[in-house]
Amino acid sequence: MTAKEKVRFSAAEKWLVAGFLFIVIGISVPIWLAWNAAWRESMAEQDLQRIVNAAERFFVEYGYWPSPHMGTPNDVRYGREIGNELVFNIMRAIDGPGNEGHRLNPNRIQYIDPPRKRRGRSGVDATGVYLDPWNTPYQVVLDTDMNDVTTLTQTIYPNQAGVGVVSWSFGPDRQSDTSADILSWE
Ligand SMILES: [Ca+2]
Repeated sequence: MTAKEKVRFSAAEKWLVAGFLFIVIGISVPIWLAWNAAWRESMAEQDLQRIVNAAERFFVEYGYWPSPHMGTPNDVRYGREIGNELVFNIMRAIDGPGNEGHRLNPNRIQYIDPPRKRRGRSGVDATGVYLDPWNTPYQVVLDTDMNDVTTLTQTIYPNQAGVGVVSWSFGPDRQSDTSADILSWE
């Protein structure tokens, strides 16, 4: 018997190894996918609490919500027709759209500091839009008419009395008003 023949595996042994690997991959891939999905959802939940908390601290400091639309007759929703960067530029103390020349956050206090957007994670893109882990902008509604009710439009969700800020993520299906949505108020 030569040295070369010693390390040769039989066809049955090769099938055994292939079958073993197949089982290991078959078990570990679904576990990893479930873990990754839960991890992203947890990230979005934490972001929503940070967003609400930041807006409330901003309100305590300035007496108005982080919006260039304060005093408009209806509450304004950001993240849909109107970009959420207007709100986040103010809360991030960025001199940019919504907060030109730091006009609405003159003390330049950083209320929230999201990371740069990366694949599979939440963060702000190059234009300042705050995206959830599934690449959809976080929705933010502020009580810009200051009547102590946050009015939610173009959505199934009811108005929120006694609340000045709400935020939500469309969730993994990237569609609003579905059971996959992640809400700051529930
Ligand atoms: Ca209102």
